[in-house]
Amino acid sequence: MASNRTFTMIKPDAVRAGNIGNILQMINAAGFRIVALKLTQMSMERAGQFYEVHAARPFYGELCEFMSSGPIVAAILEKDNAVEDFRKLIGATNPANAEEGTIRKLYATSVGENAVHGSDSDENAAIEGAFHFAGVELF
Ligand code: DAT
Ligand code: MG
Repeated sequence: MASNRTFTMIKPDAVRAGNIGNILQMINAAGFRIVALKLTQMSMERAGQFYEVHAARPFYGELCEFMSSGPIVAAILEKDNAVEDFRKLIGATNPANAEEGTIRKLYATSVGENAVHGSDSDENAAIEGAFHFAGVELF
């Protein structure tokens, strides 16, 4: 069944580069409704928990350092088929492989600093949304 909600983060590189507005504009233009939104920062420990699934990967330490290096924008987004459609909007993990017009093609600088996160399944969208937001923060 197609999902209605996904979870995203505008990562520290894109926040530092001043691209919050540009990326939110693309998200809105693609038809996603913002259900929850905040500027926040993860500690190294919280980043480690968020990316626990990647703990065995060689880039895990670097990933957690980067994701805790500055503020992020966390958001829950709603749209028919949200998870799959948002992954299409952000493009491939490595911006060198991302299609023209995708957020990562436009704003990511490397495979590690790739501007945005997008959930990869309905189950993870729910887990990741709950990691960052309390029920009263959803609208
Ligand atoms: P995605 O963010 O497209 O879902 P992923 O879940 O495979 O990609 O990896 C999570 C993040 O980890 C990714 O956004 C950036 C980082 N990462 C992935 N592969 C990497 C690599 N080969 N070198 C450095 N960082 C990497
Ligand atoms: Mg992923």
